[in-house]
Amino acid sequence: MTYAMIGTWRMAFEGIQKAMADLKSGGPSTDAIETAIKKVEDYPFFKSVGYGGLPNAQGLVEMDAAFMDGNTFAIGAVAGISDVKNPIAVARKLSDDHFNSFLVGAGASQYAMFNGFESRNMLTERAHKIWVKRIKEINEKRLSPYDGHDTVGMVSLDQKTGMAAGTSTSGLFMKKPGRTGDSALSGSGFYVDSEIGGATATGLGEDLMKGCLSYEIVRLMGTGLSPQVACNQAVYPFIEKLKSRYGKAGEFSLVALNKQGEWGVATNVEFTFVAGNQDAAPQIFMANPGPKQTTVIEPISAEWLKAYAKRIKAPVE
Ligand code: SD4
Repeated sequence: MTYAMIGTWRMAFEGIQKAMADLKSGGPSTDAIETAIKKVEDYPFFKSVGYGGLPNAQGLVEMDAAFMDGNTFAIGAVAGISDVKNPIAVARKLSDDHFNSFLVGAGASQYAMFNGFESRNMLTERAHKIWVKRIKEINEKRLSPYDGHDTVGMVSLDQKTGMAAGTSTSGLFMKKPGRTGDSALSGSGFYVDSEIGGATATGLGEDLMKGCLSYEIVRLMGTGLSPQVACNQAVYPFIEKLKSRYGKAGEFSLVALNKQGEWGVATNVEFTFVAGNQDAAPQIFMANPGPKQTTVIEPISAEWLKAYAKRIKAPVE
């Protein structure tokens, strides 16, 4: 029986490994998303998701997350939530409601508290140190504050052909209080329809939202295109359009999975992702933009993984 999962960035690996074992034994795609994303949220060394996520310009960790069930189209989302251990779990719970299923700011945090979700101060000492250091660098070197931001986004397929999608992020580093990006927004940060497939995004939310690219990829897969061709056709022409009409385009990386368990990727920067299905254990890949609006994908090298492991735990001077 077919089952599969795909997720953005190397950080998705351990969560996808865990969730794919559940999919293998017949678990639903919805649980797989929550299990896998929680694992990313709980790991303190990932600087852009959950515990250990970097704070906003005022030093507060504000997180965005969303959950979508591709069987029913039910969506739950939170934006600017704080002091909650697992925003993805809150988003999933909200997807049970027909009304009030997308909550922001204090309302989202209060909802989590009143509904018994575990609260936690999400600012680690390490994230705080990085924040202080970054402010100093920005002031001294007159750098753009908006660097280094990675969302985890995932799409899953279970043996009963159910599909689900989810995202979780602490958003753009040094964002203004109240700023939200694409990750909690249906059609931009994620979209899934179990009869076709799903897609999810990471990159500069302000620009990703201009193209509603997760929806566009799913729509194109629905016309019969493979996930890879759908990703190429949705993402690269839009980046060109944005450059010519808006004058610039930020970072874009999108991944997609169809109901057959096939996957695709498009990106305008070096981008790692994780994918696996019933025939292939989850694996980390590296994607880069290729010639003529294509994507070059290769297995990650052992050297890259070694350097990454060192980098994420390196002491903050
Ligand atoms: C946002 N898309 O808040 C997120 C951040 C991100 O890679 O994914 N960065 O705009």
